[in-house]
Order: sequence, then C-alpha cells, then structure tokens
Amino acid sequence: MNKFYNKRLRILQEAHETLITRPNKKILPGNGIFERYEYPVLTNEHIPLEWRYDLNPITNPWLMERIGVNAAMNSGAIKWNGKYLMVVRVEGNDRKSFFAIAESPNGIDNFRFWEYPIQLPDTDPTETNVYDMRLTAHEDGWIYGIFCSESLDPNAAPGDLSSAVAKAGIVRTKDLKNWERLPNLISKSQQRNVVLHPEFVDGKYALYTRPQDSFIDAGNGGGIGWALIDDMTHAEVKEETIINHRYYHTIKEVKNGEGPHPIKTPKGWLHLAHGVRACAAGLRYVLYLYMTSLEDPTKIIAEPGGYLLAPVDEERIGDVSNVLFSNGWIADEDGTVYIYYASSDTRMHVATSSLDRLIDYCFHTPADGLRSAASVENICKLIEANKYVTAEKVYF
Ligand code: M1P
Repeated sequence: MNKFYNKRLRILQEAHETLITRPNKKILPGNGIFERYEYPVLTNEHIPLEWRYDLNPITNPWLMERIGVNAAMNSGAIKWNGKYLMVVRVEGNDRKSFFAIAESPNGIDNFRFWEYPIQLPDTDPTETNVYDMRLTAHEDGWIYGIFCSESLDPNAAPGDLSSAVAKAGIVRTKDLKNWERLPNLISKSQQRNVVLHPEFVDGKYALYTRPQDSFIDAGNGGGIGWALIDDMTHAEVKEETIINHRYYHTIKEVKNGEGPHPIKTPKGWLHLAHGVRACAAGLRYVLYLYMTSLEDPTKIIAEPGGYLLAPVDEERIGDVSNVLFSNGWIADEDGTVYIYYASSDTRMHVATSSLDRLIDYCFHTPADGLRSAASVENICKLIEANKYVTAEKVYF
C-alpha cells in the first residue's frame, strides 16, 4: 500500500464521517409556523464512499472517484422501526436517478444510507429514468411507492432526443427491502406527482393525480386530480376530478402537484403540495398547504393564500435554481411534523412544525383573494384588530 493512498483514504473517511454526524440546529426565531435548520440533511457528499470509489489500491492507486453522484433530492419519507427514513432520489453524474434509503435516529441529522441502493425490479426496457417516490403505508397492509417512470417519447420526430413520456410507476413492499413491481398506472394523459391516499374511500384505493398535456406542461390538466382505483395490481384512472385548481396570478398558476400523502388530523386531511409560477428567471417552485374534509376528501375546507415555504439563501441555487420540492413528511406520535424538502433539485433539508401549528396556519391565514385589493384589505383588517390588542400590551 502506498503512503499517498493511505493518507488520502483517511482524509476522505474522516471528512465523510464528520459530515454525516454533524449536529443540525434549528434556526430561531423563525416565523412561528415552522423552523428551518442550519444544514441540509442530505447532499451528494453523504453518498457512501463505497458507492463512488474503487477502494482497492491496486486498481485505483490515485484513489479517484469512479462513479460520481450529482444530487440527493426529492425524497419520500416514512417512520420505520423508530427510525426516520427517506427514500432518496439520488442522481448520478450520468443524469440517471435511482432510489436509496437513508436513515436517521432523530429525523434532523445523522442520516446514513443503507448498504445498497434499491434495485427496483427492471420490468420495462424503455424506462430510462425513475424519480420522486411517494411512500404510503396503506391500510391494506402494504407500503406502496409511486414514482415517475420516464421514457423517450416513442412518437418523437427522428432526431428529437428530448421529448419524453411520464408515467406513474408503482411498487410495494412490506419491509422496504424486497420490492414488488406492479404494472404502471394506466391513464389517458401523462402523469407525474401521483400519490396514494392512505385509506380506502368507498371501498376503493384513491390516488392524487396530476394530469398533464405533455412531459413538461400541465396545460389543460387543471391541477391536482383525484381518482378511485379498483385494484392497485392493475391500476387504471377511469374518472378523474380536479380537487385543487390553479388560478391566474397565484403561486400555482403554471403547475401544481401533490407532495407526500396527506396526514389525517382531527380537523381534516392536511396536504402539502408544490406550486409553480413563471417569471423572467424561469419557473419558481414553492410549497403550500391545504386541507380537505374527512367526510369527503375531495372537498377543500381550508387553503391559506400564498406559500408556506419558498427558496431562501443557498436553497435558491442548484441544478434547477429557485425550486423547493417535497414528496416526504413524517408526523410523529407527539404531533411533531418533519417536512423533508429538496432545494433546487440538488440537496435535502428538513423543517419542523407540529400538527397543531400547521392546522392553525391553514384555518387562520387568509385565503388568496386573487387580487391586490383583497390582499390590502386583509392587511388592513389585521392592523385594525391589532389596535385593540395593543391597548393591553404584553410585556416580557
Ligand atoms: O425541476 C423541478 C421539478 O420538476 C418536476 O416537477 P413538476 O412535474 O411538478 O414540474 C419534476 O421533475 C421534479 O422532479 C423536479 O424537482
């Protein structure tokens, strides 16, 4: 063994371990709705060295990285055997995404990848890329993963190597180790951001969908859809209703999509979604909340105006800048909510809140009045109400 190799290996291992075990701290005081944390919870640097380096000094005397990883992003999440797990979208330097599980003892730091990435059953030779898995522990006893399965458009003109088709791929597991691949969702339109509701509705499975005109454009899709499915082993969207619409001059004017599956609360189903608008700098992705009725999960009962989370500081920068995206959150037994979100298609972060706070936010933040005049009216109402409160000032 050469000295150079040994020294370099030690430096790499120490740096990797220091990164993984770095404690994460809440950034206070925050806005009262949630708290951000100082560091991302996962980056491409968290990927195990064994996945990237040939650690044999004979075949890799310079200890060079052999297989580079570009990003650790859009992750599904689940609490499993007392641990906080993310099914991470890992994207290689070769632009191919795949899934890998990272586990933390506390949900905010010390995320460590399992030994191997997930080896999905490879059932379709045209499937080129897989990403953005939403996990649902369904009341039928299975944990389902629904993800985007992307292929080159078979109808693309000769020489067009960019037109693609997005379908919803489906897998299920009982142990997060052995994955059974089910047929892709059958749907008239392309689909991305498809999510399984955790309970049966009228004896059927229920999916949040996102019908889209083409691979990129939601177009006439209208928003987040809802479809009842007879059988997840042959899932087919027969009828689709839009339950969360898009509107002119809002944060979701161009597109929106369901995040992780909604959380059941005593006040209704709590949803996290992303909204997209266009500006001179390109598309801007932000996260927003809405609530639906427990009796009728297709009925919106609250939707605060504007975004819950939008990119700030380092979050603004990355492969696809100005993007926050979430497909995973965990509601703990004590009511804490861990919101896992990716910034700019590059890295993963966590924000924490509680069910009580998020419900309060949903019901007490004014809805989007869709016009500047309505926004000013809301602020004036608040100022008026605060005049009364300041008469009995609170002193600390
Ligand atoms: O690049 C931003 C996001 O774009 C897509 O989301 P949507 O279909 O809503 O536009 C996805 O490719 C997602 O992975 C990505 O983060």
